Amino acid sequence: MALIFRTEFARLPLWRAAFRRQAPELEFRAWDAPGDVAEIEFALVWNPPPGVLRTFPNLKVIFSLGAGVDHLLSDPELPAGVPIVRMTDAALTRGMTEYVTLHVLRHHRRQRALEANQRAGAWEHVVTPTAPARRVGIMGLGMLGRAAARALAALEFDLAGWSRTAHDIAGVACFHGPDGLGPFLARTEILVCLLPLTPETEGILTAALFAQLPKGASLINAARGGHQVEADILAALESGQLSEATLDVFETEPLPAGHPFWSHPRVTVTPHNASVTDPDSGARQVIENISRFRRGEPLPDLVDVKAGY
Ligand code: NDP
Ligand code: OXD
Repeated sequence: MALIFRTEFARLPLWRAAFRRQAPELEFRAWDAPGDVAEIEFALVWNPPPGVLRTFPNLKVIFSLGAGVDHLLSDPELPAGVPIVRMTDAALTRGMTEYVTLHVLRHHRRQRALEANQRAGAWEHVVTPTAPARRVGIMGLGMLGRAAARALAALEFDLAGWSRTAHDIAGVACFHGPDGLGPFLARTEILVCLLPLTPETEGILTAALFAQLPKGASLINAARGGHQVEADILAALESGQLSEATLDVFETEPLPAGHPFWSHPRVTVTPHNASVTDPDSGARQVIENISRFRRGEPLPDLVDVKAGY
C-alpha cells in the first residue's frame, strides 16, 4: 500500500519528510520511482502527465496537491470512478487571502503610481478614496473567494461577488450566473478572479468583459492563466479601460522570456505563487482523508467532475 507523489517544484524532500513524520506506516513514493504500480492506492499529484494515473491499477483516491483540479480533469484518460479530493487546507486559504488583500490594497491606494513617483524623485500626493468608497468584485465565492471577502470586509471595502449558484453572504452584494455577470461588472472597480478553470470559465477575462467594467478598473487574476486572454489585457491597458493588472497566472507558465507583461509598467507579475500548499498541513489533510477512506467514511472536498471543480 503506497502513496505516489508528484510536484513540479523542488519541494519533494519537504513533502517526504512531512509524510515520514506524520504517517511513517504509509509508503511514500516519488513519481519517478513508482516501484510496483499495483501497490499504489493513493496519488497526491500536481499536473501529472495525461494517461499516467490510469496505469495504477489499484488506485483508490486521487488527491490534488492544489485547490484547483483542472490539471487532473484535463487528462482524457483519467481513471473513471476514482474519487478526486482537492486540497482545502487552511494554510492555502490564508496564503490566498494575504495575496488578494495585499494586491487589492496596492491597487486601491495606487501604490504603483507612488513607487513610480519615488523612482522619479517626485513628491506628489496621490489621493485615493477610503475603502468604503472602493468597489471590489470577486469572481468565485468558494473557499478562497469567501475568505478573501471576509478579509476585505474587515477593511470595509464595498464588496460584490459572482458565482455559478446563488449565495447570500453578509456584507457582499451577491450576483450569480450569466445574467448576474453584467450588473456585477458594472459596479466593480477592482476585479479579483478566483474562479476554477472549467469549460464555462475558460477565456472569461476578455475585452468584452473588461468593457463592462467602469473605465480605469483594475484586474487581479490569482486563479488560472486559462481564464485570461492576454492580448485583450494588453489592449485594455493600452486603451485605459484597465488601469493596471496583477497577474499570478498565465496562458503559458513559466511566463516566457520577453513576454510584454515582464516589463509592462502597469502589470505586476508573480510566478503562480499566490498561495502554495504547505507540506505539513497539506500532508495532514491527506493522511486524515486516507484514514477516513480506510474506515469507510465519506470523503470531504470531493470534486464534482461534471461541474469541473
Ligand atoms: P471553490 O471550488 O471553492 O469555489 C469556486 C467558486 O467559483 C464557487 O463560488 C463557484 O460557484 C464559482 N464558479 C464556478 N464556476 C462558475 C461559473 N461558471 N460562473 C460563475 N461562478 C463559477 O474554489 P476555490 O475557491 O478553492 O479555488 C478557486 C481557484 O483558485 C482554484 O480552482 C484554482 O484554480 C485557483 N487557485 C490558485 C492558486 C494560486 O496560487 N494562484 C492557489 C489556489 C487556488 P458556486 O459557489 O455557485 O459553486
Ligand atoms: C492551486 C494552485 O490550485 O496552487 O492550489 O494553483
